Amino acid sequence: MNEAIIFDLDGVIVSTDHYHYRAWKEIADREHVPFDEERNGLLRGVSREKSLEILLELAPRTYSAEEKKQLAEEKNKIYRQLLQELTPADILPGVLTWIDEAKEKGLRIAIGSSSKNTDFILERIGLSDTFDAVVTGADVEHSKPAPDIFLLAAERLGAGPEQCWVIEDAPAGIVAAKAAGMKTIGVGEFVQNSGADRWALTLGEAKL
Ligand code: G16
Ligand code: MG
Repeated sequence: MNEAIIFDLDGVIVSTDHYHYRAWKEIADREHVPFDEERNGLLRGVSREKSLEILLELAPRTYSAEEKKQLAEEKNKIYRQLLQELTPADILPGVLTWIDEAKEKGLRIAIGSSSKNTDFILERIGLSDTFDAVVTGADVEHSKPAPDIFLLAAERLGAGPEQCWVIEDAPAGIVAAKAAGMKTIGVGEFVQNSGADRWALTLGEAKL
């Protein structure tokens, strides 16, 4: 079988970073936790629950499991509201060309995202019916940097890990793909030194 491509969602297909930031910032300010764009970078690619743990490392007090659950829910509510602003025009440069070329070559394509909002995001940007498989943080117990999301995507594509290329913008995603035994293409400044097999600043400049 031909090779397969597994695309990360946030940061590769569409840039939702700033929406995540705005939503977490609202929670952080209210809880008097120092939080800025730089700390937001630490949350890239990891699950919502893990993101909250990282954010609360600088909190002036401790939180119960119930309080954390509520904070994560509130963040998601704010985030989902902001996602309403997304349109197909937000698809990142190079993405549609990659998808078209993969289809022309008969390669199977999947989404492998930590985000439990994946279906909503794909709907907003008009790519709901584009991929052969979509695997998200809702489908697995362990999110990135664990390999589970990518392994399940490969399984659903009917591909072996060694046939899969993973395209990722986050260090946690590169670690996850390597742990899955897959080849990696790092995209963007945050994975320039993450040990990806190939790297480019944008997907438009990346080559398979
Ligand atoms: C994305 C983002 C992360 C976010 C995670 C969970 O992962 O990069 O910052 O924390 O999803 O998102 P949600 O709160 O929507 O479930 P990916 O893997 O698509 O880059
Ligand atoms: Mg990402």
